[in-house]
Amino acid sequence: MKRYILLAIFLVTAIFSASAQQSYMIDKAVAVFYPKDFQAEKHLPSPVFERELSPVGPLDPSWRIRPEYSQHGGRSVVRITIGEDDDIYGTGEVIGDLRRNGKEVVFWNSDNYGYTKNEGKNLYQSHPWVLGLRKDGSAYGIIADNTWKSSLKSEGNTLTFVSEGPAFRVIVIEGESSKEVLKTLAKLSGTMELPPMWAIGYQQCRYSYYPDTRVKNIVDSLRQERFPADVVWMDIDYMDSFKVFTFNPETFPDPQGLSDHIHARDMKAVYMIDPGIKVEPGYFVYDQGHKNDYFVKKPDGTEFTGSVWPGPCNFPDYTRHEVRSWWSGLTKEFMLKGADGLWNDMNEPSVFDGVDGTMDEDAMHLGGDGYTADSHLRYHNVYGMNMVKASKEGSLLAHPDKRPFVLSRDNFLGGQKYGATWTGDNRSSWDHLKMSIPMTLNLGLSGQPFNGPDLGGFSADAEAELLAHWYATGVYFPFVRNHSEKGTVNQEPWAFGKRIEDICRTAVERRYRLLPYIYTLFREASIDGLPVMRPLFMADEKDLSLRQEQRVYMLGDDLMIIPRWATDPSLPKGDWDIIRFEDKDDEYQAYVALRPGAIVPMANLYQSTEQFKADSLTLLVNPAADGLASGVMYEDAKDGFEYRKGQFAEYAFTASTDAKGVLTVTMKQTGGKADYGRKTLRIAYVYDGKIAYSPWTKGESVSMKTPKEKEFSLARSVR
Ligand code: NBV
Repeated sequence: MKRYILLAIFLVTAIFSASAQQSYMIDKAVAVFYPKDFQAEKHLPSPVFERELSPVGPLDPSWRIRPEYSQHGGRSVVRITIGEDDDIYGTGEVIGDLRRNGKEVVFWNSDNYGYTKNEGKNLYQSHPWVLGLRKDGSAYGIIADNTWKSSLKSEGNTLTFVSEGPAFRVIVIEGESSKEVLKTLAKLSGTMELPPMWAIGYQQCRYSYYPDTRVKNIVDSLRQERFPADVVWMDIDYMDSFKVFTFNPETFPDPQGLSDHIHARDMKAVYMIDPGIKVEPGYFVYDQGHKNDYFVKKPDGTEFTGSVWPGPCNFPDYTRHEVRSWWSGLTKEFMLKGADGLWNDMNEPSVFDGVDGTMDEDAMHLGGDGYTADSHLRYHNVYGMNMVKASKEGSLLAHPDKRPFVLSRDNFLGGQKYGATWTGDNRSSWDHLKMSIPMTLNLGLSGQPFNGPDLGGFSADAEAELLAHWYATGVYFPFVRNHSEKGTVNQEPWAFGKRIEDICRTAVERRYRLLPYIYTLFREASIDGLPVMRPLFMADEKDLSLRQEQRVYMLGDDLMIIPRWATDPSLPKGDWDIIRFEDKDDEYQAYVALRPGAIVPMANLYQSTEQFKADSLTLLVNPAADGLASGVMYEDAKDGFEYRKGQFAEYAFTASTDAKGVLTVTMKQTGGKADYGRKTLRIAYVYDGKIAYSPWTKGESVSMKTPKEKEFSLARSVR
């Protein structure tokens, strides 16, 4: 493997030592542009791509998006002219509007408490990537294949990337729609692996639940309150003096016992692991890292030391294969003590006393596997990505037959291959609730489908109304975890009394009932890379009125989520119908509208995914004008890798309505070798903001007489 990488670098170096700018097609709709004097050893292998890009022919002469290279003040500049009317999106984890025209992003991963530093231009991760959408619905994607500290500015019809590193290559994807471009991005950069089903359930966190009796108490409360939940999280206080891979002997004396308690209640335990290693001779992780010379160095060859939670720390050099293997081994041993998943925090890396809150730009990383030794300026943005990669491997070593779940604060374009993410230290405030929608959407439009904010807000005190609206709005996000900061008021769903708890529970129960649909979306995202949570413009890419809507969003293609606080939103054309989940409207729950022509499967309500079964399905149906509807569903063992050997089932639902108004839905297995037996089905006919149910029927098809003609107007009922 290593030999091939070196050979590839050699070839690319040889080709580009000629000084002319070069461009090639690497696929029929993908072009790569190299600057003259491209220094392959300063950029390759690219951490973004699954494999090195190989040319398949010369650049298509009609190619529209073409970068222009220049140098200014020792910086490498790429200017790209786009269409005057194009709308741009993506650019990763960003605050502010969904549409990125006229905005600036800094690609320098930063711990950004409250998103206030540097006007929020840079957050925890970098995605040097732009998704462009033309007026006619055709789309393009631009990758600046560059890990060095850099920025992107959009002004008028110009995009400008400026990098502190050497000139970099640019990859441009063309497609008939934004979805097509995102699928191509996923083919090149890889997809999220299918997570265990528990990772898409509801999760409860706080900085920090400790001692272990409090953790048990939280888990017990969730069950007593009949609040569906899957995961409880352990923040840094479980550790002994914040030393990673240790447990505090007084407050967490029996991690396995704690894990047994959690598992007995059908929940999982996720533990935080940070990169900073306390400098303390005698601490086994420090001793091993120091003895083997695994830490990042200063230019003078001594270890880089900076302060984090435990005090002065050294930092593993994750660019090195042997360091990642060491980390995976430590992770394995740790997980075997009772952790089901991992939470990598502070991995930008965040260094309290460091310049700009991180490691020195001239700190040295040794590389390997084709990566040359180079400065932190080059490797900073992939520090966390390499850490997550090692954590994921460690999880697989501990549990070879379980799907890893690693949540990382820091990552880079292409990092969806290794872990999920959350959007760091937001605030318990209305503006942060609102901005979490475009932020999550743009991460999804940058290749990372599995992400979400701290539900309820991390810093500052949550308030009753805010928390209720946050649940009602946020339970349809890909990642759903309530988390709050030390020193803030309690934020568990029951913290503000029964009325608020009931609203939160209703919202979470909706998510659990929709699990067959949501899990299917995760499965699809693991194959084609499309986001689970989608911008509204994807409902109709030619409808220009949807391009800036950032309060209403889509869960897959079939469900539209309209928060109750979104006044007068832009809505797609067509007979979308609001699903009436509950008998009584609490006036907080988002309107969830079903696409005309869609069938969405819902399960019965379970308290955790461990208990979840897809044997009785309620099929939400909104027939299109021709009386037809269709949908799909994926089912497997919820964890493990047997699905890779065909142990799964894919189903297709089809519905038609006859002349007498009788609607029949049929369910057929269309893929997979697993046989989960016959399902019990009922139709939930969605019309005029109401639902009419058929009787439960065991078998492949179910029918009902539809109640009446539809007279529904979505815009009217949302108002
Ligand atoms: O580990 C403590 C927190 C954590 O709860 C949060 O989610 C991270 O984003 N961590 C940051 C450290 C500093 C918090 C002020």
